[in-house]
Amino acid sequence: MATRKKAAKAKTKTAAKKSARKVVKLKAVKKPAAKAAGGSLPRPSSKPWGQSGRALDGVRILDFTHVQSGPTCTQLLAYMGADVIKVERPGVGDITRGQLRDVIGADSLYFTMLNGSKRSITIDSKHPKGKEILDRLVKTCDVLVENFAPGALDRMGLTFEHIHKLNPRMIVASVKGFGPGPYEDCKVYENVAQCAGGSASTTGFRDGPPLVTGAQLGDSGTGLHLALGIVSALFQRIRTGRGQKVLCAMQDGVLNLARVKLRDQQRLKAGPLTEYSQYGEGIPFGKATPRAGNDSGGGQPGWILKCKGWEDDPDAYVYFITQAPVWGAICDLIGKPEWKTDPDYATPPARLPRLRHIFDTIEQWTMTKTKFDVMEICNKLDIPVGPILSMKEIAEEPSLRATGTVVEVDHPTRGAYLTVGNPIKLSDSPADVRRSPLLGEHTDEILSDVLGYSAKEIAEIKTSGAITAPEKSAKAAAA
Ligand code: CAO
Repeated sequence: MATRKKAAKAKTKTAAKKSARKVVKLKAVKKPAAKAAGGSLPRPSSKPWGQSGRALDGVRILDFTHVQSGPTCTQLLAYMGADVIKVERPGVGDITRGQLRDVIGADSLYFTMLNGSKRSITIDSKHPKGKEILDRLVKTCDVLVENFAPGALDRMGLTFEHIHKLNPRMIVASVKGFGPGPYEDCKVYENVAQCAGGSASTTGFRDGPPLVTGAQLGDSGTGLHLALGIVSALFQRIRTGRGQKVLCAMQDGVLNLARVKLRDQQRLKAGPLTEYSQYGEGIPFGKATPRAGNDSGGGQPGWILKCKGWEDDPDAYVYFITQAPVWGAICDLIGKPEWKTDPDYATPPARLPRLRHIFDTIEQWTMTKTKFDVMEICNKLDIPVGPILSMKEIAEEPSLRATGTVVEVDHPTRGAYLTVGNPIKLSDSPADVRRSPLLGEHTDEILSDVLGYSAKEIAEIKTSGAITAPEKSAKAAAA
């Protein structure tokens, strides 16, 4: 009995020890998480969703970006709540203010659609007083974002070492055309990146030249990558207390988006790419991933098919995917129920050499319907299809307005314009989509409120020429 009691006691002790270990273990898991969040975890907010501020409240960005890639990044951060201070050359500003103008004297849509929700300050970064103002900005900002040509930031005196001496917490984020290597000193624009990143060689039809896409994979795509890098560096800074460099090369960004084509390059070693319609047409593959027209990039074959009205409307088309699980529904829909059991059509591998014929047959059906009819009929049957939407249709689409993906904002010199809001929806951080700033619109308030200059000092800065342009360039910029 005593022995049993002893054994039971020992058992209880072991269990107690075990559960104590469990508690310790849990604590051990909790600690680093609390540390990562800055020492102590706040209690969950009791405020209603969407009323607890914005995700990046309190983050201040020194935005030295221009054209498209960098501005895409900083606009997203601004939508997320960061205070983005765009530094522009006095009298001229971001070159896109004057590019592709549709309203004389007003900032172009190129500029306004990439610089919403930001503040603008003009500073001549090569003027001694301008350098002093920039140094103050460096001290007060969390992130510097730039996409100048290689070496330009250093030539302004803003080397990483200089920045870090002033503000060790500063994150310095850059877009460049290429990473370290033979092309690192090259200037790069969108289409150069699409070509160097592997997108152009794999886009277009097999019997045509390489093609660039309308989606700005090199510029906007790299800006997106950079934004992720910045937010990650901000998160790491909570633990380390120091900033770091973040670099996104446009070539790398495009390749990341075109990675399925590098996948196919490697698959070529194992034989022909059977999901490419070229395979079904009996055309041999070469040494590199070929252009695949409108073939789907995945394992479910797809193609663009004509719809009712295609003769007059260049966008009366639909993308149709013959997803395997709904093959039976497709056969019934297009009046080919016998294909469900015909060994030439019943299985995905059997269909691969016949894709052209299959899509031609489906097209006979889609041509009797509008693209929206096809969408409605097919979606009810779970068949994945997508109408080819024109930009006009997108601009007028009520659901995109309702979600804030397309937003109309007012502008003092050009009037109302449409912009793309935040495509990333956070349930507790509604996007802050405001119009783009006029050139230097916030110079005074940033000098006084952010940098602490007195009225007298601001007057001196104005006469120094550090924030104002010579008369000639200001007039040219307004033309
Ligand atoms: N005050 C004074 N000078 C300023 C200034 C300011 N506020 N802002 C910029 N400048 C100066 C720079 O210091 C630079 O001068 P230096 O060459 O004498 O040092 C000069 O303006 C021009 O900068 P840049 O070389 O970056 O501009 P660019 O128009 O010649 O080239 C681009 C544009 C995009 C090809 C180049 O910036 C680049 O390759 N950037 C990296 C890749 C990239 O982002 N490309 C995407 C662009 S969107 O298609």
